[in-house]
Amino acid sequence: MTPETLMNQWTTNTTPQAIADWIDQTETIALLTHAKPDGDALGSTLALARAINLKKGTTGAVSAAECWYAGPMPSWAKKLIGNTKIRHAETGEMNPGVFDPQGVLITNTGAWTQLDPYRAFLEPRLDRTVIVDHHLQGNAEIASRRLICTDAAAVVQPAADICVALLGLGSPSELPVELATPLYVGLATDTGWFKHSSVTPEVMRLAGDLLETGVDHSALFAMLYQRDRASRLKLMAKALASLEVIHEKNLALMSLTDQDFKDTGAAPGDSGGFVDLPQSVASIRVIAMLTEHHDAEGVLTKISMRSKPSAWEGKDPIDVNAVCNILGGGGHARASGARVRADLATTKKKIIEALG
Ligand SMILES: [Mn+2]
Repeated sequence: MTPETLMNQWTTNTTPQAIADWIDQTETIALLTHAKPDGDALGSTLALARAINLKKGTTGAVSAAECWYAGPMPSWAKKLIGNTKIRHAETGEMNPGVFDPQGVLITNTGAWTQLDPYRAFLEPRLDRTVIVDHHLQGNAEIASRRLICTDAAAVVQPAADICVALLGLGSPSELPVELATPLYVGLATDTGWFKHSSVTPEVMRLAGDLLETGVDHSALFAMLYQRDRASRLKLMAKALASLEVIHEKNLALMSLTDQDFKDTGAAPGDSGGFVDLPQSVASIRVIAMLTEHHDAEGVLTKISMRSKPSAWEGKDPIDVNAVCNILGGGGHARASGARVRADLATTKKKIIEALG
């Protein structure tokens, strides 16, 4: 392999200590992550920004490090961000004005498709960009230095190593709690609160170390998962009451209408996650959540589908991407969607047909 092809491989070519040294030598750093940041994206950037500002003794309005976010943010993001300096581009491109950081540190992605709002800013600065990621694929040319930990359940694992190295500590258990808290959020959310198959002894050891610093894990759980309005629960009751099981297809169908949202006072986004509820039933292999709307052009039904990853009585998992393709939509094999110009009853028939 030539050095050039090696350079363009999505592989690690640096260490947490080397990144800590680079941070030491870099006066100002912008911390970037993928658009629509999740817990791991927010947690890794906030922890690193706080470590950098702590190390460099930043005070007042001037920060050595700031976090940049693009697109919609989780409802709890503000609380986690607190006083840490951030910029947020709700839509479109990030425009940092005259601020030209000496270094750029990207976490939790290395893919151009997820960095679109920053493309114009990044392209002339790739030689001063560092990536810390745990995804299997990425565009290596984005950063000359890369720490790619595909074995990590969350990117906060290598981010914690960098924080420890930067602050000259012996272990993550010595981190200040304001750094440990966002790291814990990243670790817990990327593992489904320590449920997914990605949980390893290393994950639990880091979680233990972070708890040692005083992280209030039950307050974090409440902040992330126990702040719904009652109207969402009422809407969920409507969705569950609509449940139909088509036994011969191992299919669960649920539906909501404009009237259901009106009756419960729920907001349009409040049905998010409902499609996952029937996964708790053993015989259900595939779920379709239907939402019927009326607009200027007539009736429109939005379909959200899920398929369980495990085989059931010798039958392979169902590819809901293929099913939604037939209906004019698509997505992933396990999670997919479509929109059809038809009412609920017609849409249900179409789904059953598409399942073959
Ligand atoms: Mn992640």
